[in-house]
Amino acid sequence: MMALLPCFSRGATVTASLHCLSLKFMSSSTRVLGLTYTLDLSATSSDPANGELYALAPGTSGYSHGTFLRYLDPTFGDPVFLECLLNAPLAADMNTNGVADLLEASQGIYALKTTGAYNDPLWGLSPIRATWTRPEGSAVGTCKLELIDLGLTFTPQFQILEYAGGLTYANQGTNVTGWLRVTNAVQESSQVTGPVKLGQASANRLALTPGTWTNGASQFLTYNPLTTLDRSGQDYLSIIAFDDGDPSTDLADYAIWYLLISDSSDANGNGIPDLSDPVSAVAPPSLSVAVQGRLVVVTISGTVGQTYDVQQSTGLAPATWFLFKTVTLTNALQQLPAVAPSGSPLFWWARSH
Ligand SMILES: [Ca+2]
Ligand SMILES: [Ca+2]
Ligand SMILES: [Ca+2]
Repeated sequence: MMALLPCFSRGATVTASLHCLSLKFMSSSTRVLGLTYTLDLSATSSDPANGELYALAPGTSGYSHGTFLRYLDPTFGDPVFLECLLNAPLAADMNTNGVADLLEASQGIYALKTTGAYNDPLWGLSPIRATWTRPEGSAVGTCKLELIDLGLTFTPQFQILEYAGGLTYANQGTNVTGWLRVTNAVQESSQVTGPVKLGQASANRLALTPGTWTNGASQFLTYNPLTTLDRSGQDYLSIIAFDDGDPSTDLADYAIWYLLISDSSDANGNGIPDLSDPVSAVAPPSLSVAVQGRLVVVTISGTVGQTYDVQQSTGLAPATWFLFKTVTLTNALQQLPAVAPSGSPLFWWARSH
């Protein structure tokens, strides 16, 4: 006898992280001939400066990032805001997860050089040379900014905004529902938590539903996906936009982030992580029986890595069934020898564990 009971749902915890494409620059100053010049970065051309070097939409300017340089010359009374475009060193991705290593504390960057330009009201477009360094394991680095036409060099610190943790999920059919819990790389008390809904568009693509998460200060972070979660190996990467990624400032800022989800589990060994492997890919078990002398060989077929209970009985009454064997398949077909009692029919059935 055979019984086919498909596995309807699975669940697990996978790693998840958020990486802001904006960088947060600290105030810096430099002294030349006894005068102190001050430089801040800001998303807008008015105070207070929020420190943001923000990501630009690809292909819009030839530069990856933009900001306003809040430049204070002590011989002027007030600061001026200089519109600035600057490339961030995004090409390095030594751990090949699709997130620029610049934005990951676990990866270091050393003396990477980029260029930029700012619009000086007197001199027009003026070049910038930048040199970026951030040690592995640190969320804080330095960016030497040479404002060539002004003859000034500033070396502000910058901070990456990163949260890492996990996504606990279960899937029903092609719908994945889960709960995200990630912690700030610098400040452990700062967490982002909230629901995640994904649709399995294909084995290589998950669609994230817009939603709202909560930060450690119980402030809401409303997000919208800008791209689908696309798979490369065990990594799924999406770009999301928060209405306001830093609720501690009035400005809607630090909005664009990577969402990276990594799933190393692959229960059926088909190369597709469980997170996007359609549940239907978990084959229901089937049984066949062959008699070899006094031996009965039960052959079970199913999903490699899946555990099945095989039950046996000499009759069909419910009370007569007992667990013959629990088996986790290491091959798609696996044989389970048994000794057959003489003169009695035998029945088996199997179900996913
Ligand atoms: Ca990387
Ligand atoms: Ca804000
Ligand atoms: Ca799989």
